[in-house]
Amino acid sequence: MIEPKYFYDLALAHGTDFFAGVPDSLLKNFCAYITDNAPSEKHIISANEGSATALAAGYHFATGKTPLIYMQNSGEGNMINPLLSLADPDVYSVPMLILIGWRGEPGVHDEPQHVKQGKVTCDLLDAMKVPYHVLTAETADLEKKFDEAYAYINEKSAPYAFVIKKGTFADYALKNNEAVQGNMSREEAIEKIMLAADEKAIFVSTTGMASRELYELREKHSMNHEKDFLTVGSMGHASQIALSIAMQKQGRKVYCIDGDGATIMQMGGLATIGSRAPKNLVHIVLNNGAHDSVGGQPTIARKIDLCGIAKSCGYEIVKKVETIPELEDSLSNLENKLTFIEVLVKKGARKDLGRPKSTPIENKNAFMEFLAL
Ligand SMILES: Cc1ncc(C[n+]2csc(CCOP(=O)(O)OP(=O)(O)O)c2C)c(N)n1
Repeated sequence: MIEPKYFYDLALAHGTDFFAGVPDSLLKNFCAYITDNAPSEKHIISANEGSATALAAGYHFATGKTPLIYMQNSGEGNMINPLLSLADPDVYSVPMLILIGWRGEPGVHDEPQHVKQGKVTCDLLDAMKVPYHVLTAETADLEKKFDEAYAYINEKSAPYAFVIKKGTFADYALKNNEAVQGNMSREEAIEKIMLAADEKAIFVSTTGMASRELYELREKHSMNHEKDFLTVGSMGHASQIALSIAMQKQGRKVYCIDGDGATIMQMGGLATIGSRAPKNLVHIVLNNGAHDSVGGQPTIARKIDLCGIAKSCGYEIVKKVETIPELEDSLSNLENKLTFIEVLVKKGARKDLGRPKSTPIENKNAFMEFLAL
């Protein structure tokens, strides 16, 4: 296995001292190492992977140095536009090293949302003409791989990628793991929201543990799953799915259960929601100030005014709640107006949290039948 420190030191030795990206579970030990060890002005956990690519470009323009960006392969799509229209040698020719965590690698069992992305991870790099090397726990000559990568990067002034297989990095526990204050867990908040909703209410939940918790809570309360659309991939897009449903199903309440990292990843969606202002949509952001589902790296969500953003985007009712009674009170007094509720929750999840047992297609079919009622 590769020690995160060794990898980080090799990057430094090759002149790379700036890091930007979105955390990933496969890269979590390396992400944690950067979070703890890179000076804060040299590390930005970006809103999305496209932003990371642009931050890297800006750093290169300002310093002449080669930055590093990191992401889960789910983020390749977010990176594609700035990679091809900004960093590509046919445009501004920006050198950078790209680290991509390979979820859904063919032959390795993974969740359904990772399967297709896993199959095309390297094909996408081929199509973009970004050369890459696959790193594994067995990679012995990492220094040589770095030399080869930087020989290309420096000669062509262009991006080069390392595709990282599961289990490549040795353990590293995040030290800079600030406790995020909260009176309730994300799961407790979801339970209250789920139980407060009426029979015909529709749920759209975000990527990561929130959807897994909603699934398990339905089981715990012997409820079926047809009310829930689990946005298992497509991080940041749950709110737009919910908006579109709310506009078509005006007689029914639609609850979007969102995460703070996901909300920030596609924050423009709030403006679209506000401009349409469906009265039946309740957009709830469970703010734990972290990318909890992939290792707990911090987001900036506890440092910005999410409610202020929602208000200025046109949400009619905007509330921030910190305690279970406050949450219950908001849920039992919902008005027929576009509502935004920011719920401050703790980081962390149950160790024995399971995963949905039905397939995405089964989930969608049952959900569409429920919407048609
Ligand atoms: C485009 C994209 N980038 C990265 C990921 C990996 N990922 C899955 S869940 C998650 C964190 C989500 O954070 P947040 O929305 O705050 O919810 P939390 O996990 O804290 O409940 C990340 C980064 C992804 N699925 N898709």
